[in-house]
Amino acid sequence: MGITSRLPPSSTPDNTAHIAVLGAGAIGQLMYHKLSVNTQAVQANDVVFIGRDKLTRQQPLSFIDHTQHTHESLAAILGTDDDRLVRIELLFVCVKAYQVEQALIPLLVKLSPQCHIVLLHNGLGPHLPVAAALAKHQGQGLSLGTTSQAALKLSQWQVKHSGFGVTQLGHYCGALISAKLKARLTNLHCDNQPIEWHQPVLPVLWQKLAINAVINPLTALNHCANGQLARAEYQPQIRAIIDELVQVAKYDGITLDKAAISARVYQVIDLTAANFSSMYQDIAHNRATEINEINGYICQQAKLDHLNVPINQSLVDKVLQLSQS
Ligand code: KPL
Repeated sequence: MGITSRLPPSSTPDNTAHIAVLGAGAIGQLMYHKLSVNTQAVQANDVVFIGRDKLTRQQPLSFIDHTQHTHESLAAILGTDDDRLVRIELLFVCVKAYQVEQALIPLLVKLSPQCHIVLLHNGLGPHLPVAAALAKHQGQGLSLGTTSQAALKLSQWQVKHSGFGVTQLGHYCGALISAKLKARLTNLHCDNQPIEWHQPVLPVLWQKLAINAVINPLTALNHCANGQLARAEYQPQIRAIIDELVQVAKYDGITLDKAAISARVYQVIDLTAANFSSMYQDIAHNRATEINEINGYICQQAKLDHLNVPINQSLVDKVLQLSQS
């Protein structure tokens, strides 16, 4: 159980490839640990967090891997004004979907124009203002992704890797990710936790959107674990959510196979049967939900295309009502 400290002081000459994670939720900490564990042998001191305020500090962390082995480490959390932000070559944005714009856009001017940004969150939508901001200012390259790896936050800085899954990534706009950084990420690939690159990436993200658009609001509204949605009584609603989503995606130029999407949704319901969705948990803990970036994104795109999506709209309304009650 070695303790490691990351990122040299700003005065130190430095040629390493730095990776930063913005957002220290369960997935942000999981990404941090996977990137750090993977690189310690090759190249120490190059994975950091970016904090929410100006304070740069060190933070003890604890990570329980899938073999139940505990790794203790000391992470650098860079303040939002730290001049070392300019050294970051790859930034993983793992904040909640509704926090992306506010957390990321003010940072763009502090990052190097060569830094590549990856958004990794549930839902869709934040990529649009981020891409517009990039086009206007620094022009960093942007990739989008989704992961079905699962992690559980046991306390603020203690995370357990609780389920294997695939991480799917793909280029969205600006400069492509460099071959060196892509190789670093691809190195994370190991049994049961592949990294896949998809071009174009949007169809993959719409498929994940379908999974979240079904499971998240239905479990939150019906106070149930994911597996309950396999019951026959939910079938008409699930079919209607998917029908509307597939229609909107088509108007957005994304052709989805309805049968394949439905099969995948039921597969995830089965694979995560005992889990409580993130939206269920957000409601249970009185936190904001990602409904606006999940079913709300479907409604927003439908409106642009003059389509009606009554089921998705009613789910948005009911979840917003529930979170205000
Ligand atoms: O991503 C999820 C979430 O809870 O947000 C699913 C796939 C629905 C698993 O619970």
